[in-house]
Amino acid sequence: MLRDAEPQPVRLSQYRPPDWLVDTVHLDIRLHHSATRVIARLAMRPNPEGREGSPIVLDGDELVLKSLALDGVPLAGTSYAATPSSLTIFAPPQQPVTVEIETLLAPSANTKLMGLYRSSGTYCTQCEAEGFRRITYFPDRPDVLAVYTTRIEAERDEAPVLLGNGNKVESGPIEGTTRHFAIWHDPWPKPCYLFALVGGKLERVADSFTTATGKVVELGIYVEPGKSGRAGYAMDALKRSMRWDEEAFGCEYDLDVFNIVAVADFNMGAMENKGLNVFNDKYVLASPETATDADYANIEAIIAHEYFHNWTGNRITCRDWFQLCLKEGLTVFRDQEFSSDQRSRPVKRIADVRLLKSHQFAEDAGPLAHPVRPNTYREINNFYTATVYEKGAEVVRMLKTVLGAEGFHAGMDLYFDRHDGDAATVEDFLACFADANGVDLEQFALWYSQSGTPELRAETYWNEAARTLRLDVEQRLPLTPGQTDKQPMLIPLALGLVGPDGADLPLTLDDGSNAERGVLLLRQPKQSFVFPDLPHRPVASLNRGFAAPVKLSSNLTTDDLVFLARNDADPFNRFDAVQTIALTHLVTATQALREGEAAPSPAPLVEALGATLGNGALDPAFIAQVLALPSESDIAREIGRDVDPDAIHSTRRLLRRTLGEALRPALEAAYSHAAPAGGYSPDAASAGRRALRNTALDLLAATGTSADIGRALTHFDAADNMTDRFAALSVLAHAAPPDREAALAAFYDRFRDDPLVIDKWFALQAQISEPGTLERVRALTEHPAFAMSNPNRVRSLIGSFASANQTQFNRPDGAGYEFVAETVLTLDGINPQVAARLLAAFKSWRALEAGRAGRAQSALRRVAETPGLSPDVSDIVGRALD
Ligand code: 0A1
Ligand code: ZN
Repeated sequence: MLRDAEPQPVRLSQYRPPDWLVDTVHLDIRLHHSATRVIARLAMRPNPEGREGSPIVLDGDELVLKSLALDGVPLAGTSYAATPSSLTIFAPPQQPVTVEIETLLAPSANTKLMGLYRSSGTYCTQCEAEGFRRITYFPDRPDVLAVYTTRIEAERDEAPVLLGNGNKVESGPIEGTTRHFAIWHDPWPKPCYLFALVGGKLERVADSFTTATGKVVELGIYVEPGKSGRAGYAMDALKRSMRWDEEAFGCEYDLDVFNIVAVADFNMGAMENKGLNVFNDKYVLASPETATDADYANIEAIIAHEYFHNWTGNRITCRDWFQLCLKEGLTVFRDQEFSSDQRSRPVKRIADVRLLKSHQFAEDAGPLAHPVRPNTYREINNFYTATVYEKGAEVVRMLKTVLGAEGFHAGMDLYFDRHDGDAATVEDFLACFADANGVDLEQFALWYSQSGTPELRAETYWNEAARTLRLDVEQRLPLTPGQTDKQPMLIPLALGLVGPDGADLPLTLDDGSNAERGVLLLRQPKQSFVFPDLPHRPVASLNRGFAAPVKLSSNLTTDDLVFLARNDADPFNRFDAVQTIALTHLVTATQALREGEAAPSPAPLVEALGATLGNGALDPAFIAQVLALPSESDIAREIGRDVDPDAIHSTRRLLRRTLGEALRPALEAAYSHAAPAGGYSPDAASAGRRALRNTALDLLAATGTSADIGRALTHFDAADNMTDRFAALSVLAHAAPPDREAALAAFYDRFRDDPLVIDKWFALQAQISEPGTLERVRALTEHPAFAMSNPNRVRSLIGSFASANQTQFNRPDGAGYEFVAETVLTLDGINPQVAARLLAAFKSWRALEAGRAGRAQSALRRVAETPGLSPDVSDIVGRALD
C-alpha cells in the first residue's frame, strides 16, 4: 500500500497570486451545538494576475459538504470534487460567478478551538491563521479580500447576543419560532482570517468614543454573566488606545461600533477580527482582588495591541503568512510605545528586553531558530513566535533608531497612504521608509531574513597621551538551522561616553563627524572608531536603551560597570550594568560549584545594588527591576553548553540569600517605606511601589530567618489586593515549605470559584523547585479545576512546569521530559496547537549536559515515533530533533 505523501512545506519563493478572487461573501449561519448549517454565497471572478482557465480550488478542513451550486444551478457530481480538506470546481466559466456552498458543522465537538466552537456555551470563532476553512470552503489566504455580510440565526434563549464584523444592519425575532437573527455588514474588504461571529448569553459593558473627526463609536465589551464588574479597566484601556493611535500615528477608527468579547477557552491571547475582537478572558477581566499589577499591564497592552491591528493588520494586511511580522512586529512595537507613554518608558523597556531575552534569544539559540520573516513552513500556527512578534518589534524599533523619529513617521505615513486596502509585503513596508527618507535599506533588510542573535564584541582603548578613545567593534553571526552563509548586518549601536562626573562627553569622531543622535551605524564585520580630544577617560555606555537586539560583550571592567550602574544617564544601561555584573557572577559561581572551587566575591554586585537601593531619586519600579536577578534560564543561556540546571539553581539561591543578608537594612527600609497610600490603584506608580516592596520581601525571605518568613505570612494575611497576596504566597511556596501548604489551601479556599485565579495557584505549584513537584503536578491534573480542554489551565499547570521550572522539568532522571512528552501526546488529540506550543519547551535541550540532553532526546524521539501526530506537533518535534 502507498503511504500518504508527507505534506510538502510551503515556500515563500513559490508564492503565486490567487487564480480566483472573491468580491463579496454572504454568509447565512444557523447556530446549533451539533448541527450548525452554513450557507456561503461567494461572488467570485478570475484574477487577471492568476493563471488563465484555472479551476476554482477552495480550502477546507474537516468539512462536510451538503450542497453546492454555481450561478444558482446545483452542480452535478462530475463537475466538482469535494473532500473534507478541499473543493474543486472543474472548468468553471472564466467570468464572474456565484458559488453557493452549504456545510454542516458541530461546534460543540470542536476541541481544536479553530473555526466555529463553543466556549462555556458561547458560540465563537477563531479564523487566524487558517480557521475559516473549518467553517466553509474558501480560498483561505490573506491576499483574497472580500466584503462580508453575515446573517446569524440562533435560539433566542441560548444566544440572545449575536455579533459579527462591521455594523449591525438588521435584527429581530423569527416570527412563529423561538429563534432570532442579526445581520452584520462589514464595508471594509478583508481576508477571511479576520472574520468572526459570536452568539451567546453575555453581559455587555457599554461606552462610547468620539474620534478626532467627531464620529461617535459605540463600544461594547461582552463577558460571561456576572463578570461585567471586572471589565472596567479593559474599557478604559480601549479608549486610551483609540486616542493614542490618533495622536501618535494619525490612525482613526473606521466603523460605527467596536466590540470585544471575552471567552474562557482560547488558544492565544486575543484576536483582532474586524470590529469584533475576541479575547482570552484572562486579558479582559480584572479586579484588585483577583488580578495582579502584571495582569493589569498585560490587559492594557493586549487591548491596545488588538485595537492597533485595525490599521496595521486589517486596513493593511499581509500578502501571505510569511509576512506575518509585517502586522505582528509592527503592532507589538506600537503597543510597546503605547504602554511606554502610559507608564514609565525605562521600566517598560526593561520589561520588554527581559521578555525578549528570555523567549526570543532562547529561541534564536536553539533548533527552532527562524528568521523574523521565515521562508518556509510546514505549519503556520507554529510561527506565532517570539521571533516574529518580539524580534519583529525590535526590527521596527531599529528602523526608528536608524532613521530618527521624523524619518520613521514619514515612512509610516507613506505606508498608510500607499498601502491602505492592500495585502502587503515586508519589501513594500521597507520601500516606504527608503522612499520617504531617500535611503537604501538593503543591508537593513537582512534583519528579516537572517536568523540568530548577532554577537557584538566591543573593546575600548584609552590613550592617555593622545587623549583619545578607540572603540573596536566586531560582529559575528552565529550559524542557525538552514543558514550557514551569513552577511554582515546593519547594526545601530547607540552609545554614550560617560565622564567621571557622570555627564556625557561629546560623541565627535576623529573625522569631525558626530555619531548622530548618539548612534553609530555598524555595517562591516570589524570597525574602529576614534573619539579625539577628550578631557578625561570616559566609560563607554554601549547599546543604550538596548537599541539593537544583540548579544554584547565588552572589555569594560567590573569597576566600569559599577560606575555605570551609579552614573549612566541612560536608565536601561544602569539596569543592564547591574545585570551584567550579576550574570557574570552567577556564571562563574556555577562553574566554580561544579568544579568544587571557591565562589567569586559578590562584593561588586552588593555595592551596585546597594547604590541603587539607596538612591531616593530613582523610581521604585526601576529599583525593583534592578533587584530582580537574571533568571535560571538566563544563566543557562549565558553558559550556553553543558548546562547543569541544579548547579544553576543552587548558585542563584545562595546568591539571593547572600544579598538578602548583605542588603538587609536597605531592604527592610524599602519594605516599610514603599507601600502606596490609599486603596488599590493599578496605575504604574502604585504598581512600582508594590513591586519594590514585594521584591524586598522576597529577598529578605531568601535568608530563611523566622522573622522574614513571619513577615511574608503577615503580608499574605493582610493583603487587600492580589498583587500583594500572590507575591507573599510565592515567597512562602518557594522559601517556606512548612508554611506552604496551609497558605496554598487558604488561597484555594478563597478563590476556588475563580478559574483565572486558580490558574495562578496551579502555576505557582508547578514552579516549586523540589523533587516532589512532578508528583504534585501529576496529581493536580486530576484536580476538578483542571481541564485538558482549556488552554489556560494547560498553560498554567503543565506549561509553567515545562518552561518555568528548570530543575524539575530537567530532572536528571528524565521523568520531567517523559511527563511533558506524554501530556503533549494526550493533548495532541484534543488541541494540536496548544500541544505544539507545550512541546516547544524542549527548545534548549541541546545545550544541556550530556545525561539530560540524552534523556530529552529520547522523550522527543518517542513523540516523533508516535503514529498519527498532528502537523503542528510533528513540525515542532521534527525541527527540535533536526
Ligand atoms: N493575531 C493575533 C494572534 C493570534 C493568532 C492565532 C490565533 O489563533 C490560533 C489567535 C490569535 C494577535 O497578534 O493578537
Ligand atoms: Zn497581533
